[in-house]
Amino acid sequence: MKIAILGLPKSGKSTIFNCLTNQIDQKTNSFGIMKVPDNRVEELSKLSSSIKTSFAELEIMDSESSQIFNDSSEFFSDEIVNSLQEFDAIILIIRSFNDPSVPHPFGLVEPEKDLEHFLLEQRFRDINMIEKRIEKIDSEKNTLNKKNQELSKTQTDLLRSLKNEFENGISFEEINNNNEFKKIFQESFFLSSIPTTIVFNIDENHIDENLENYTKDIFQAKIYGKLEEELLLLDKKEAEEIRQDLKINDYSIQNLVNQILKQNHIIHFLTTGEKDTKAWQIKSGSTAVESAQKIHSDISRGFIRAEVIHYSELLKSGSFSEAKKKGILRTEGKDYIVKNGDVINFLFSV
Ligand SMILES: Nc1nc2c(ncn2[C@@H]2O[C@H](COP(=O)(O)OP(=O)(O)OP(=O)(O)O)[C@@H](O)[C@H]2O)c(=O)[nH]1
Ligand SMILES: [Mg+2]
Repeated sequence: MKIAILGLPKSGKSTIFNCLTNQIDQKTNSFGIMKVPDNRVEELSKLSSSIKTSFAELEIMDSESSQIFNDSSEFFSDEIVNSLQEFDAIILIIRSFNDPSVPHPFGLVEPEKDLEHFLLEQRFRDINMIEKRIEKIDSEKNTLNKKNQELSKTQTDLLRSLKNEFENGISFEEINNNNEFKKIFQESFFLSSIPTTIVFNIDENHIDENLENYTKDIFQAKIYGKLEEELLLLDKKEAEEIRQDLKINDYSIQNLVNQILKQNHIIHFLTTGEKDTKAWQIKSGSTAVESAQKIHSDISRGFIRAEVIHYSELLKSGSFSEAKKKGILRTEGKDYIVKNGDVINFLFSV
């Protein structure tokens, strides 16, 4: 899964990029891999004495927005819009820290205003794109025969009614639920269609602000960017103690990652053995045979059955063979819907 970090200049994009990709040294690259923190993988790996432990991964891109693109465009350049087509999700950093040595591009730190700007600009870009499509279809109309002219009229009517929805501030989820527009969304790329997690990069003065009121339907997280970056230098336990002392457990990188996974309907199943313990990323609702495909196409092609146990049950049992003896290792077929935290042993023949 590929995620792009966006935000105004000096909102803390690179700081949070470093936290996510665990880059302690000054970064030189705008692409990084995040290993998704997951206690279950570590615990299972210990249980199986695995030689290798592999976490699920997210690909993260930091964007360089060291200038405002033009008067009306603060978050998106044409280049960014084009590159976003390759991404599955956006993390939007909203600056919510005061620091006179780091000037805000508009002078004042006003998280709500910045977020409004972003949402408006995103919508404006999509409306603009629809207008361009209508113009193009209209300009080609005279070269068409009567039947195709009618078709193009139907198309522009539909685009105009979609434009109306956007202009009336209807949420993208709602628009997307309208089957009429499905075809347009399949044919063209809309900025509003990328799942966006809003991250308020806070300091201690903004902690009590009720950011929940800013957005109702949007997924969001709060993070002490700078502090989290400093905590990277400590070992995990020490960092955890500091978070506990400061009562900021809810604002950890882990919490942000959980939000992103939840918003994108991503869950993990696990495989474990002496060789390795590994977390695999799937869309929630995937079947056993679809999940097997993640590991190897041979496994899904030659799928016989899956031995499944939830990781917490497996930990309680102590081992796969013990779980089998107790009769709590289940046998599931191709259509079984895999649950988050299932440990699976696929049986297959090639
Ligand atoms: N006080 C404070 N400073 C922060 C925080 N997050 C980032 N900074 C500082 O703000 C400055 C800018 O942070 P960056 O992470 O480089 O911001 P950016 O959005 O990547 O900036 P550009 O790439 O230049 O647009 C750096 O000096 C950071 O140390 C924070 O939560 N609190
Ligand atoms: Mg940066």
